[in-house]
Amino acid sequence: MASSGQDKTTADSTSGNDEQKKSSNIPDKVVQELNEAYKKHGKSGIIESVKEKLNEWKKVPLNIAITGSSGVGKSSYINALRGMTADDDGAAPVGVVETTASRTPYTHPENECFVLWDLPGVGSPNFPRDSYLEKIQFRRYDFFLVFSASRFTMNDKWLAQQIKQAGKHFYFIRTKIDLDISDNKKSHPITHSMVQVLQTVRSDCMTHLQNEGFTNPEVFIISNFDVNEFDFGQLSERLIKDAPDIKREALTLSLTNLTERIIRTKEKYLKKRIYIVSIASAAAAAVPIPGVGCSVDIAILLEEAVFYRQQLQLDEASFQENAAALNISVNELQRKLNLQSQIISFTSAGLLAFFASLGISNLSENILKLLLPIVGIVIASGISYGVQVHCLNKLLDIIVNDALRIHGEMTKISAKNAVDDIQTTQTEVKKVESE
Ligand SMILES: Nc1nc2c(ncn2[C@@H]2O[C@H](COP(=O)(O)OP(=O)(O)OP(=O)(O)O)[C@@H](O)[C@H]2O)c(=O)[nH]1
Ligand SMILES: [Mg+2]
Repeated sequence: MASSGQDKTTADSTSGNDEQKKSSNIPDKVVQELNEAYKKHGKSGIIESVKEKLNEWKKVPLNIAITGSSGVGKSSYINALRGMTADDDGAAPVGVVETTASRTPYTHPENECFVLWDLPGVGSPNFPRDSYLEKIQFRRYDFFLVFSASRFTMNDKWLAQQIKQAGKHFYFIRTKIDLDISDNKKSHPITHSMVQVLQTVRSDCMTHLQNEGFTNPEVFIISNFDVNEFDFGQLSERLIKDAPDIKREALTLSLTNLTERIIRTKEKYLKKRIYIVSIASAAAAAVPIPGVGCSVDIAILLEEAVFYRQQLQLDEASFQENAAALNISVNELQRKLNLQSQIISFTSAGLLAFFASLGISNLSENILKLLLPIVGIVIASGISYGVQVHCLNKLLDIIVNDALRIHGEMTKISAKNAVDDIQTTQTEVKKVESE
């Protein structure tokens, strides 16, 4: 294999350049921009430009209005979505009396342009309906989430109508389902059925919204105290699906409550980044991969690897949280699932060792032929580019696979808890019947 890339600046022909663009999967516009950056500032120009591209998703503003009556759990939802409780620093204040008094933006910890607007409750003496829309600056939002708890109210109906008239999208979120279930259990100890409660609540919300002229209303039933249950995950998925194209990537990468579909969507966006990251790393080509004979910029690759791990919640802190949620120790979780990403050391040396272990010398011709889409950079960097695309893909596959396995385990445990719940109820019923 070729030795590490030095900048010999061998000019490529135009047809060669076309071939390069085809094999890189990078949009033409980006290739053009990178080529211009290289012409103007050499390798450092490419590296800067790539870094900017990788962080572009953080700059797309997405304004989400969190609205509804007072006390229905709007602020609690924002905290739950951000992976916080009301006691954490910077969390939205939550209270047993009217709490949110002015529109307050909460930025996502991983994306400052992903803004959740915590709005005061509509229809309270402080925020009557006739001045509410003006006070919350109604026109500023991309999406509306209308929150409701307990019964469907006149405020819910009014808000839905206003949003419809403005031609904006809204989702109806029914919170505090945990309370409805436990209350129903207390009032109907013999006939209680969680499924039945969920069905009744859902169909009640749907009927009210249909009566207001919404043919296909979207209703999500959630508990802010349990983001892995009910429709919390589906709601996050739905927001992504409906986000305008340009905002979808930003929204996806900002989400922290993983479902299988969110993991797969994150994978799609992270894969797209691989080609761009590899350009910067191949252009810099500073450190050789042991035993492979091609060089990379390990700092750029490590930053990206750490980003994958954090995006799919396999970093140390998230892994500990996952183990705690499953009620087992970190070691037990690792023993049980044998997660490959936990064996890799996320340091420069660890990552180089992982890449070297992939048996790169046996790579197929196709990968080695993957050409660096920058006119004027040496062939050796081109080989390094193909190798890096391959290595990052392998690393991402491992991380995605591990995230799916943890998610599968979480789902299994939730299902088991639900079955245990039913069994306990049945035992209680038998006990009551035999008395
Ligand atoms: N059981 C249960 N309680 C919840 C849930 N969501 C919120 N709460 C509780 O409901 C109360 C009100 O929650 P907030 O999040 O402050 O409600 P809000 O809609 O922001 O209220 P305002 O700011 O007054 O408009 C608090 O005591 C929360 O702990 C939920 O899903 N389940
Ligand atoms: Mg509030």
